[in-house]
Amino acid sequence: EFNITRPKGYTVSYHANPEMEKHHFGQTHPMKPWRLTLTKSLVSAYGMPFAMDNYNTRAATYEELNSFHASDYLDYLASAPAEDMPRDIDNPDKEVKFNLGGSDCPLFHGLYDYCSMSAGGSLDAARKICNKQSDIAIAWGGGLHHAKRSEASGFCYINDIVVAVLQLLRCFPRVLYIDIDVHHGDGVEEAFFSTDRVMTVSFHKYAPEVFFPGTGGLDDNGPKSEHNPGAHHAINVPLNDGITDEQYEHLFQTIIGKINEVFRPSAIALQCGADSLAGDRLGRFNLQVQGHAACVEFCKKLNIPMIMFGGGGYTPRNVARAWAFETSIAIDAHKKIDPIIPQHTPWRERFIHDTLFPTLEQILGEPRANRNTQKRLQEIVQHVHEQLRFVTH
Ligand code: ZLM
Ligand code: CA
Ligand code: ZN
Repeated sequence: EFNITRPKGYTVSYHANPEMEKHHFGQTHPMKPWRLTLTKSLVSAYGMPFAMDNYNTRAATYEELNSFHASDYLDYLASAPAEDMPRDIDNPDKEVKFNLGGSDCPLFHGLYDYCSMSAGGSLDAARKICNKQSDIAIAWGGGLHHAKRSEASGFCYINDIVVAVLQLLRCFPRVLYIDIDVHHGDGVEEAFFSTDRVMTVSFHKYAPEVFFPGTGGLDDNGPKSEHNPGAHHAINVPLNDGITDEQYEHLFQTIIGKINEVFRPSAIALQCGADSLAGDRLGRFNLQVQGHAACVEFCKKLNIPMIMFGGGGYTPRNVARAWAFETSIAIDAHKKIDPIIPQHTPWRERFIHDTLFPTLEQILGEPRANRNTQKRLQEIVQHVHEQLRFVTH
């Protein structure tokens, strides 16, 4: 396990803050910051830190968060008292400001610290990419793609991705944002609706009314006005339940390959939400670690400076498997990694099956029915190609 060496000719950095992982959203809330500890434990058990620059990240400052978020929102976020019970069940009448204090986005102890630490890691990652000290920067504590300028949404309070991409835009002409979380990356998409310097692409489960956040249909490509340079720079890949590794990888490689040719990004921001894996508590897909990670490997092979963010992921053992294996791809150690989880891994018993790559049957018992037809996937590719005809750089 410890024959892992630094990759030849490029640098990978890992940005984390163990303090962030100690926060709790509440008893049965699906978001568990502790999954980051589990991830780090696997990464370390495999000896991967030897192959990377490891940074203990600071909290982002108010001014840094203010590069995207409104002051009145930040002020309220910093001062709102923690509540011991989510409001919308027990106290339906109480006022909810900025969507804070409902059951999705509860006000918990240390909330502002948690948010500024998440953004601090992502911003440090962006700075390392900007000043060329890293070629790939990993920030698993980030990826909170739903947060809006003045509103919390879907477990996300501060949009660390937008803050990091704004930093990248100071040094790179064009940034490609890719989002493989099972949910639509609405907050990032909206933030860059009016610029042609950022293209956003989200793959997600799409079923308005039924599945959060309900946006991200095939035809949602950014406001189409003549004066909006950002028109056609939002790409959405709406999917149904049960998509498989094979279908997803093919779709991903076709779409991202084409976007890379047309948009020619100078940096990539990849949100690796792990709730698109099979067996996720909130997810609906049949992806295995291998299929999810194939997206990361494809991006890495484009040889463009890249930040890898975390995001969703609600079955912690599978989140840790995916993000640890994706870390090994970043450092080019994935081919020599033993699929059997090392004996000395802390919390090894949490992994149930002792492999990094459990089969679908091990994860689910019975795999989820696949509701994605080849015909529909072809239509999606066709539509994306049509959008890209408007894009010239
Ligand atoms: N109810 N507790 C993904 C963000 C998904 C909105 C329906 C809340 C939950 C969920 C919260 C303990 C990312 C919605 C859901 C019940 C209104 C969502 C607290 C279970 C619980 O047990 C729970 C009391 C909670 C929340 C389930 N919420 C499942 N799905 C979504 C938000 C975030 O992965 O994309 C990035 C990090 N919210 O569907 C409701 C409409 C609130
Ligand atoms: Ca997504
Ligand atoms: Zn998600």
